[in-house]
Amino acid sequence: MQIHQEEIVALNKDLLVEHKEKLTQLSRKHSNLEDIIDTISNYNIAIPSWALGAGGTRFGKFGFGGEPSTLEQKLEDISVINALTKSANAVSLHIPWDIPKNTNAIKEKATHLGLHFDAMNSNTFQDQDNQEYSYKFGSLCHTDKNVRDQAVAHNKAVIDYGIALGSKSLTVWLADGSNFPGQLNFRRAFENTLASLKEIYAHLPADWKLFIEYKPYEPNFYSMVIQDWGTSHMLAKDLGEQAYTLVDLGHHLPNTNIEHIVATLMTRGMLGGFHFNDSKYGDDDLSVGVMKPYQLFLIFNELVFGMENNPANNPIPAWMIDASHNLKDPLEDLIQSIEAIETAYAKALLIDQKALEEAQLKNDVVTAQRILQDAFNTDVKTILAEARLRNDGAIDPISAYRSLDVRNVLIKERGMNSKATGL
Ligand code: LRH
Ligand code: MN
Ligand code: MN
Repeated sequence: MQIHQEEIVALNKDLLVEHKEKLTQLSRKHSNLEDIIDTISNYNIAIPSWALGAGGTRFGKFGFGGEPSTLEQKLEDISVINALTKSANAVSLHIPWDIPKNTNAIKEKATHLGLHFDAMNSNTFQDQDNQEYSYKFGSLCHTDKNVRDQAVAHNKAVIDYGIALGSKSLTVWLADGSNFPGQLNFRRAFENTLASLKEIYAHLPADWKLFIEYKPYEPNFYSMVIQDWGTSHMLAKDLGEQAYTLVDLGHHLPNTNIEHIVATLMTRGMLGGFHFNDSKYGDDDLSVGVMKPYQLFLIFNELVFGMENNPANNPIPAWMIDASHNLKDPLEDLIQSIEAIETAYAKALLIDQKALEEAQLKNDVVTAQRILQDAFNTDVKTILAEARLRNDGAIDPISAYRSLDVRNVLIKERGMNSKATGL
């Protein structure tokens, strides 16, 4: 399945007049509208290769048909999302869920579809069939050096796949930890993890980055070796300049002030990557922006400020959606997530930074709040639509997806029972 340009142009036609009218109205109100449209139209978010099939919980998984059963098909699905949104030109691979059998052919296919490979993800949280040692009691932190060596070798192999595919970064997320007090010596586990990470780091090409993802609980429920941004930051600092912290929105205890963490990491140039999702309780992996859109906006406020005021040279973070699709068609769900991310970003770009600074310097709390909320309450749908339009994307991607009947075309192509690898 591939969407052709003419199909999108035809679907846009009916919406064009109304859209342009709204744009004219908006440009009267906002003098920096062109800059915002430009920023959004250049913004892209990586799609993880494991998010294109049905997700689920340990209690069940419900398929919806037409799932991509090969990496090639996964790339095709991402290119459908990208054709409509023009904001998803990269894929993030999880190894071994998506091992490219022929890296050259996969790279060529991706290039042909206008895609490239963003961060690679290693997996030492599950045992694979042909594996010698088990990760039941951890991987990089394990008490047995054989297990640690095996996990290090896996991460090096993932880097090698990434080199062949043109990726420039590795994300390490560890499930390592303990379920019961007394099970694990915290300090020994930390030192083992650091020593293992040092070996992986030594294998990184000079132009690569290493992202260390943290998570307070799950699958271990008493302790996680890399439980929070402080631990991730300590490890990254000990490794060297190519190592950074990665923030996954779902990896925080309830009510954590994530925007504050983002600001603090950027002050030191240490925010390397970002996993978007939303949650009500824990690592729910719901579509972005469904629960806490204001929080996402406040996070983007810090990201915008951090990217514009950047003495510590924080790199542009590697953006990725990390959600699970249990009820909705994953392609529609990913499109909705992209729209939610760009909505928060556009609203943050609308914040009058100068006025906000003045209010802050005067301790005028009321005005500061009004500045933020004026931006948050602005309808930015037209900005997003115009950004897509300028890249030949769809004015209304979800409607276009449905008009083109994409899911049924995929079901016809791949059948009702095809299964995607992943969570
Ligand atoms: C862990 C996580 C991590 C994994 C992905 C599948 O909860 O967020 O990023 O790689 O989920
Ligand atoms: Mn994640
Ligand atoms: Mn997660």
